[in-house]
Amino acid sequence: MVYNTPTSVVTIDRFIIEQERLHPEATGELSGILYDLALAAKIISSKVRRAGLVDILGSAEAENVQGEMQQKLDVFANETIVKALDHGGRLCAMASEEVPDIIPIPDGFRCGKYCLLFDPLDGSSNIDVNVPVGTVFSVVRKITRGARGELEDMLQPGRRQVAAGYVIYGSSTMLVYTTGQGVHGFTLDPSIGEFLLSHPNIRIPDPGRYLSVNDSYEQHWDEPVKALMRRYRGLDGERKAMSVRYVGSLVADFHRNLLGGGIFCYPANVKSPQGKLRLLYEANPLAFVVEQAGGAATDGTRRILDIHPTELHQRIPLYVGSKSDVDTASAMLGGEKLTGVGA
Ligand code: AHM
Ligand code: MG
Repeated sequence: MVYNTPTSVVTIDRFIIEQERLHPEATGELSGILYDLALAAKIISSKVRRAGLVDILGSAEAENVQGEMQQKLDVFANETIVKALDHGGRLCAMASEEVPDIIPIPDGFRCGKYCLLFDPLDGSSNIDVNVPVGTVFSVVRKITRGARGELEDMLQPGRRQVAAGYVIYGSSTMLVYTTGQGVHGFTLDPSIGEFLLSHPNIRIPDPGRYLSVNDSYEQHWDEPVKALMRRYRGLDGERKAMSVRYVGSLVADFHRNLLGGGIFCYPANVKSPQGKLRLLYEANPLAFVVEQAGGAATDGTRRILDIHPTELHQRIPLYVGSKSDVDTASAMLGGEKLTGVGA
């Protein structure tokens, strides 16, 4: 089904069903996961929208596994996703950025053949100042033999993802996802409580206009990274300068660059040699989305989707966005030129 010029109202449920019909062998389980995620997104959206009105701001007095302060909304978003998906019979386990170990399906519920990995509320330190935050998700097939999901199921390279996407709680709430057949965006109409197809077949412009990087870390970057940033800024005379836009909320920065063209960079630095962002909950899903939109993603030397994870909460340097801009990063940081697999 091709929706290049939306002439009719298409809900996310209808779109998922029509996509499923393209695969006669589909069991409907993946579609069920996407419905449940859309429901969780609506619940989280309604809570985030009221964040300034109710007494929910502030820390939950708990530290997450990365040692950062969790906000109460992180806890709420995490619980909402777990509760929306743990009883559907489609998942064998989950993993969340906010939880140290894998999250089992509770006793008494059927286990399915998929695993869900997610960052329930990325950029949560921005909530207090009304900056957009987001949910990021990734779905892979179970590879171990038992009924229950295991760590090994979670530690698969990103190229094995069967679905991935994000929700941005911005000036409107949007859900953007791919199942490997292009990238499609849906905007929540809060008056009817439905996600409506608003951005079919998203393609990332190339070359990009925007550079997103926190350059307060410049003093800690190595020379190749400094040279790369000079290139993007047009300071070495090799290209037109990009405009710098950095919200500091990954989903917001990624989303702007996906629609407008550009690159998001979170390089390694001497203080954080692995960078900050997580391979399984952030880099992999956004890399799948961007490749499906015609873009690319690297850690500087390797295609993100080819990296074999070794730990659940592994961090990774990330350069993600318009393909030619990511190729520049690979060329200057010693990596391979990437061949995108975008639809
Ligand atoms: P979080 O997962 O703890 O919310 O942190 C991730 C956030 C991203 O949204 C954002 O891109 C990055 O941290 C910003 O980090 P920095 O402040 O170092 O630039
Ligand atoms: Mg995060």
